[in-house]
Amino acid sequence: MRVLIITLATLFTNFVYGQTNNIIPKPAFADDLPGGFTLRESEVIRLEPGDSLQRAVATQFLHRLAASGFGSMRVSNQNGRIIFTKDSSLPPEAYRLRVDPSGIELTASSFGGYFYALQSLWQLSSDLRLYDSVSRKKYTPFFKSCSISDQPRFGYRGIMLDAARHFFPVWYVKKLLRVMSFYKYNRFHWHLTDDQGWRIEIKKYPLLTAVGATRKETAKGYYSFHEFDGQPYSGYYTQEQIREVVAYAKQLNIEVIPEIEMPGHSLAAIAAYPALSCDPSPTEVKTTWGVETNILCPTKYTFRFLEDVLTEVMALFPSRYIHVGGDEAPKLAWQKSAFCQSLIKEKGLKDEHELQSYFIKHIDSFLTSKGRRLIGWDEILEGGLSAGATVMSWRGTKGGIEAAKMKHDVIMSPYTYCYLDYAQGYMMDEPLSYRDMLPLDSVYAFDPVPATLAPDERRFIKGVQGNLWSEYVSGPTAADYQLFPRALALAENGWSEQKSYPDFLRRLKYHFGVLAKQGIKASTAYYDVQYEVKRRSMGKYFLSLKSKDSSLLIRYSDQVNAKSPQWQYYKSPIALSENSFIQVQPVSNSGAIMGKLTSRVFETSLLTGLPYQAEDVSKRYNGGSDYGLTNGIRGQIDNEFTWVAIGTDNLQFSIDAREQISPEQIQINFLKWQSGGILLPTQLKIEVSADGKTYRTVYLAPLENRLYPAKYIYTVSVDNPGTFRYLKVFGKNYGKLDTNYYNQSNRSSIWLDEVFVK
Ligand code: TNX
Repeated sequence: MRVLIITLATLFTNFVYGQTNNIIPKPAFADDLPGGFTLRESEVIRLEPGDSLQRAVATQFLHRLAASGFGSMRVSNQNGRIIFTKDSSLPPEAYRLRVDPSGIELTASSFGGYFYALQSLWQLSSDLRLYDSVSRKKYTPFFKSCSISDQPRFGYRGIMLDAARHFFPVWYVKKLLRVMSFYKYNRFHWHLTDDQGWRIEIKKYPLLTAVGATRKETAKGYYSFHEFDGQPYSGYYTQEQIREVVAYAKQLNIEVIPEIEMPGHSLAAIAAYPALSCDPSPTEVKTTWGVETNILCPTKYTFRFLEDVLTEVMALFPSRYIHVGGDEAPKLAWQKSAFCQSLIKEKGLKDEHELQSYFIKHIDSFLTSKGRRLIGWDEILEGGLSAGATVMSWRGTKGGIEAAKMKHDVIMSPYTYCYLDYAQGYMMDEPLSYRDMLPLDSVYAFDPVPATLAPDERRFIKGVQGNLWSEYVSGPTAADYQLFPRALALAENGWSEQKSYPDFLRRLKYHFGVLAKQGIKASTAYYDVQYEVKRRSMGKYFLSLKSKDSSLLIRYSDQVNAKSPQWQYYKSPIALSENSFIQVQPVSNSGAIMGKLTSRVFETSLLTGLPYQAEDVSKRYNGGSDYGLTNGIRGQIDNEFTWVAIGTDNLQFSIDAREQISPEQIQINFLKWQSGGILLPTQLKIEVSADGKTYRTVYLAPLENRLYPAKYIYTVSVDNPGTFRYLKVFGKNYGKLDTNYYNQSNRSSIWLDEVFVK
């Protein structure tokens, strides 16, 4: 309860509700004016006679108020102080909004414009009850006076939801659409088919859902560890449900773009109709993630199938764009197929890439003949881009730049800025997410128009999209966490010309409250604290703590298991002893809890905090730090991000202790995790040197992986290694994996942590 009161208190002291400077995405022009307008049930909404767009938006205005507990108001063509005005000179989606004590005026030329005027108006309300359809208590909404004139930077502002890897129920899709529209998104890209599931009912091919919508189990944790839950997983949308979603989205000014993947990412369809593959032997819906080599074969049968499917799809989705995927289609199966090879000859194609282009062009002309436009991932550029195609650039902005130079429309969605399945904070502290990091500030920093484009090429950049791939997003709660608040940063990238990150963060604090009212538990990972151990001199180690939000205070405690620990406020680096437990909580000025409580155990030794040189180290692990081996945090068997992962080469690292030391022991810990292809080095050598020139071998021994359990921490210890300054370690990689082991690259990797010299 105390926490709650403090939280509310900070909200009220830090924010003035209803000011234009709280709106996300930031409007083009906005002025706050004195006073405001109190809405009463006696007010009347005035519409221009016969304007169905105004009427549609006014109806939503009334519904939202009614749902939140406010009574009903009248609509009239003659009088009223809530006025809808048409101004045909305004571009699509642009609007003006004026609030003053005498009334409210919403001006636009389009449905989108009126709709967005209304969304800004909601954000101007002084009362969060507007978002509340639960309490339904009578209240009187108040809107602060202002004048706004606004329009979007881009016409396409999208979110993609991958409903194939995990299925999202219709209620969740609708909720997402509602929240998207509140932040002025206007495209919903629905990824409906993939290797792991076919999720749209197709009447002509019932096996697509009878077979293709179910996989027999799902990978637990990262699929590279090859561990499964043993539970069948299914789900699909009926055509009825799809119509319902499309109609619902339309009221929110959102166009729904379906994606039917081809020729890759199609194993669920192939499992249902094996004749679609170049290899017609029976197969199953995929249970791991990643890129599948069994792809659609460009036969007459396949094209007929796809045209039939797309015909049903087009009947359900009135969108201009139809997304056909096109990404990650390995050409191996086509290389091996006699049919494909003779097709390549017959059509005079150069290679399998031109065959992919032939495939996409075939589908493009089919879609174009039906008045639609093809959109695909940037791989559709390979082997020649189809005439009318729009490119969705995901592998960085390169594909987008290339397409824009060829005068093709482009939607920017590079994984470097727009992949909302990536972790948003230090992976050691985050829930399961894709094994890469994309923090909020990186998303916000994205400018969809590459500076390298000439002015006349820039107009081909039609917009921006955030992608929520769902391998590691198991359902609605996880989806909310991954989407928010990063989707708000992206909304601003799509809408606003003027951006400022500090100002966005200030507004975001208000919107956390708005999101919570809508039942969304957004991530606050950007508050989280980074721990860093620095060495001042031999034996003296200091821990510094830092949050990316510099307005926060950090409190910490070294008490383990205390019910209410004694907190101290962090001011300067904390001296560490040989074994230190510390828990850390970011808080606001007034002591309100902000973000996660995290903790660490530090074990210092003579090399703690010293940099080391090693090759082929994965920066994703151990907080991405260069001190992973010496950061004082021991690798833990249940947290893979506490380890330092070396690639598939031999291990080789060296550390300079900066002075002569005579330790009692050198200790190095290695991880074996057989199912992930993480194996102990087959031979290990440890050398030391006083001058960095001549080395003494203090340890040299082979290691037999088969002697140890499948998941195991192996510790190498060397007692009394003598006096030295430099330490060098070599580990021989197991190398190519045989059938007892598994991982994607088929080569083992070495993981270790931590190096202790005591
Ligand atoms: C690549 S983006 C993919 C997806 C994965 C995603 C994971 C794209 C066109 N293909 O199949 O889900 O990475 O981030």
